[in-house]
Amino acid sequence: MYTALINNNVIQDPYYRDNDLKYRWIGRDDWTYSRVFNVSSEMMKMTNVKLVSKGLDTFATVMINGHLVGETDNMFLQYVMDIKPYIKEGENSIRVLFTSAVNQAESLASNHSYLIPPACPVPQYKGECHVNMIRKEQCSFSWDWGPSFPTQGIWRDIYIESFNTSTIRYFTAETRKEADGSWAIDAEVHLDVPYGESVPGSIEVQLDVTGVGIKQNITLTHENNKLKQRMTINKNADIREWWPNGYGDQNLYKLYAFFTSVDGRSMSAKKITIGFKTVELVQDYVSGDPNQGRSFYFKINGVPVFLKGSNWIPADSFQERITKDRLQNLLQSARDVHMNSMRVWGGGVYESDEFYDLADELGILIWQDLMFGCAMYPTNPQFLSSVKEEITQQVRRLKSHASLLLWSGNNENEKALRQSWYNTDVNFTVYYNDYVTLYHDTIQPVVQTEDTTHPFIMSSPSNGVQSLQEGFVAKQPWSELYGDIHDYRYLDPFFDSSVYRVPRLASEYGLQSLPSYETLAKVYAEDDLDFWSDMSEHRQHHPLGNVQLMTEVILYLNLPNAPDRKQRFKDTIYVTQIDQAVAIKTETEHYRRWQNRLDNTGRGNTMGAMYWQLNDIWQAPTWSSIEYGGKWKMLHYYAQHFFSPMLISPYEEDGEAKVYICMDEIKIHTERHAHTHQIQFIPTRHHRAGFLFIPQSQAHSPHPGAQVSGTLYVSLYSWDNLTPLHTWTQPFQMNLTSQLVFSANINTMLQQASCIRRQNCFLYYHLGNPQNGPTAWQTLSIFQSAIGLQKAKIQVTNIVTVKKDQVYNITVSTSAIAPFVWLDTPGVQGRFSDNGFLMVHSVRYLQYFAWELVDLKTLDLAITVKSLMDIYY
Ligand code: BMA
Repeated sequence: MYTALINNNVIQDPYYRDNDLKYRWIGRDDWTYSRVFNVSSEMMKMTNVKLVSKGLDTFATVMINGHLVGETDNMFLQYVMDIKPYIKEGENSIRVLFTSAVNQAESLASNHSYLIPPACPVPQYKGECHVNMIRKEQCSFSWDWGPSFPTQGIWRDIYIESFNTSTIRYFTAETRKEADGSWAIDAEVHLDVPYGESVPGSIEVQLDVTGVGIKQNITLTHENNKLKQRMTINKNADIREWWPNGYGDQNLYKLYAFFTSVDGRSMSAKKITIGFKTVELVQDYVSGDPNQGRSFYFKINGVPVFLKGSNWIPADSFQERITKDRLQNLLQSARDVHMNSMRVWGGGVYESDEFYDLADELGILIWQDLMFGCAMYPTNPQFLSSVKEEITQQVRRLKSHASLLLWSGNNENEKALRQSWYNTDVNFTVYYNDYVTLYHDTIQPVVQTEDTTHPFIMSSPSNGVQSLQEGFVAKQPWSELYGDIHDYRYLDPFFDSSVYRVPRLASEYGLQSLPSYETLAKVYAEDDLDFWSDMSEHRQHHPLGNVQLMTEVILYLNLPNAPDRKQRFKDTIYVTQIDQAVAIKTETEHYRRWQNRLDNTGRGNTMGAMYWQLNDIWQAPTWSSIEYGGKWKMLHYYAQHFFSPMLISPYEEDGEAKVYICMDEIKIHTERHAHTHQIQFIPTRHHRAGFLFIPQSQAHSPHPGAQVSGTLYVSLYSWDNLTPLHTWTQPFQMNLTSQLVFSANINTMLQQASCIRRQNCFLYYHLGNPQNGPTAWQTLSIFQSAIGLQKAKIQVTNIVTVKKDQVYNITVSTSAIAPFVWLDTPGVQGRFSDNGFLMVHSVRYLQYFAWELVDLKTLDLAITVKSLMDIYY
C-alpha cells in the first residue's frame, strides 16, 4: 500500500529522511483493494473457476460480489479459492480487505499463553513488535540494516483460472546420478482435482532432449492426484552437468509436463527449467580423534567446492519495486566478483521465481534459509499447520532449480536459544520444546519428504549432525569444529588475520560502512550530510554502530580533516569503505588459506566464506558490499580479488611475511559420450602469464587442486618511491588448492632491501604481468604510522570507447605511490574493472562498464579520483 500511496501522490518517498517514522500510521491502519473484472461466457461454462493468489501480505479477507471466498494469514502461501458459485458472466467485483499486520501480531501475542520472545526489537531499530507471531517477512517490522515498513497488499500475481476436471498445480523434478554414471529424473506432477471427480487421462513428461520422456495413463481423483515417475536417461543422451560459477558451464534443460483427459475436456501443461547436478554435504570426522570434530563442506557433482559468496537480504522494503533488471544487476555483480554461492537469509522472503532463474543461469548456488530468524516462534496448531503448508509449497516451487544447494531451517535461532539472547533461560524447557516441535518435528519431515536430493540443516549457524546428536540445540552451536559459524567482531584490529576464528565454514561475518555520498544525498537533506548528524544516527540501526565505525577507522587510519564539512563527510564515507574492504578481505583470505590445513586441535579445512551482506534494502550504514541502487562499494571491488580463482594471499605471523596461493577455478570438460567424465585443467586468463599446467592428480585428499608451477615476485617498496627497493623471486609448485609458497623474516627482508624501518615500507606481490595477473600487497605497519606517503597527483589521462556508450578503456596515471585509489562517476551508473587499489606503477589501465548508455564526454566530466593522502589537509 505504500507504493499505491506514492503512485497516487498521497505520500512522499518513504525512504526520504525519517519518513519511516512519519508514516508509521500507514502500517497500523487497514487497507482495502478493490476493482471490477469481466468474466466471459466461456469461463462460466467451465466446471471450476478459481482465484489464484501467489502472495497476499498478510491478513486478508477476499470478497467476490460481496461474498466471502477466503481468508489468509500467511504471506508466503499461494491461496487457491473457489469462486465459481459467486461469479456471473460480465462485470464482477473483487475486494481484498487487509488488516494491519502490526495490530494482528500484537493481538496474537497478547492472546498467547506465554511470551514468545523477543517481544519488540531494540529501540535503535525503530521497529514494530511481535513479528515472530505472524508468517510475514520478518524484517518488514525493521532490522539492524533496515526500516520498518509493515507492508500490506497483493505482492505477487493474482489471477483467475478456469478448468473442467483438473489442472496441473505443481510440477517438480529431482536429478539423480546412477551408479553407472547415467542420469535419471524423478518427476512429480501434482494436479488439482475437485472432490468427486474421476478423470481418466494421460500424463506426459518430456525433456528437451530427443528421446527423453515418458507417458503414463492414469485415472485422477481428489485423493489420487499425483504422478511420481522416474525417467532414466540413456547413457548416450547428450546430457551435460550444471556447474557453479568458476567450475564449468551452467547447462540448463527444459522439462515439460502435459495432462490430457480421455474425454478431451481437460488439458493442462507446465514447464520447468532444470540442471543435472548432485549435491553432497560432507560431514566426516577430520581425524582419527572424534573430539577433533567433523568436516562441513559441499561436493557438487563429486567436486569439493569452496563456497565463495555472501548473504542476500530483500532488495527493497517494497517487494513490487524489485524488477528483473535490478535482480539481474545484483546477481551479475555477484558473479562478476567470482562468487559461486549466496545465502538467502531467513529474515526476508522466499525470493521470486526470477531470482532463482537468474541464479541458475549465473551459476550461483543458493543456500536457502527458511523464513525464521533471530527469534523464538510459537507452536500452536494453527501456526504449525500454516508453516507446514508454507514449507510444502515453497519446497515444491524451488527444489527443481539447478542452483539450489541446501535448505536451512532458520537464522540463528539455535544459537539464540543456547545463549539466551532473548532471555529464554527463564524457561528454557518451554522454548526448547517449541524449537524441537517446529524445526525437527514439523519442518524437517516436510523438507525431506518433498526433496530427497538437497541436504537440510536445522539452523545456521549450527553444528550440523553434531547439533542433532546433542538434542537439536548443540552445547556450542558456534563451534569451530562442526558446521558453520556466524562471527562478528567490531572492535578488533580487523586488518590482522590472527583475530579471526578457524571454522569449517563461515556463513556470516561482516563489518559496516557508509554508502556513497551520491546515494545518501538522494534521501538526506542538506544539513543531514554529516557523519554525526541526527539523520546519520537515525539510519544507523546497529546499536553503537556509528561509534564503532569511527573506532575502527582510528585503529588503522587517521581521521579525515577537511575543513569543509561536506568534503569531510565524503572522506569519512571513503574511510569507512576502506576499513570494511580491508577487514572482509583479511578475513576471507584467512578462511581460504585454511582450506587444506588442520591444526593440532582439529581446526581447519575451512570450505566456505560467505560474508554478510551483499545488498541493501535502503540507503543507510550497513554491512553491504553493494549499495541500494546497485553501486559497488569498495568491498565489492575487493571481493573480485579475494574471491579470485587464483589468489596471492600474504599475511604476517611471528615476524614473518608468509604467502599462500589459493586456486579453485577448475574448468571441467565432460566427455559427452563417455561413461565417466575427465577432469582437466585448462589455462584461464590468469594463467597465461607463464604457468605450466599439469593434469590434476586426484590423489590429494580432501580437496585436491591443481598441480601448477610458477614464480612469485616479491618486491619491497618504500612508500615514497615508485621503484621497488628490492625484488625476490620464489618458484613454487602447487599440489593443493591452497598452499604456503613463501615465508621470510620481515626484518631480514628490510635489511636486504635497505629499508630503514617497517613504517617506511610495504610488500608487493605478483605472478607474471602485474597489469593483468593477480597481485597483492601487504603493509608492515598501520597507515597511521606509515612514513613517506606523498600526496599523489592522480589523473585520468585517456578515455577510449571500446563499445559505444557502454564500455570504455581508461588510463590513470600517478606521480607517487597511492593507496586506495578511488574512482567514482557521480550521476553515471556503472562500474570500473577495478577500484580502491594501491597504485605502485605510474600508469594503470582500467575499463569502465556503463549500466546505462553514457557518451564519452559525459563520462569524462563525471569521473572523479582520489587516494588516501587526499583526505588530509
Ligand atoms: C546476523 C544476521 C542478521 C544481522 C547481521 C548483522 O545476525 O543474521 O540478523 O543483520 O548479523 O547484525
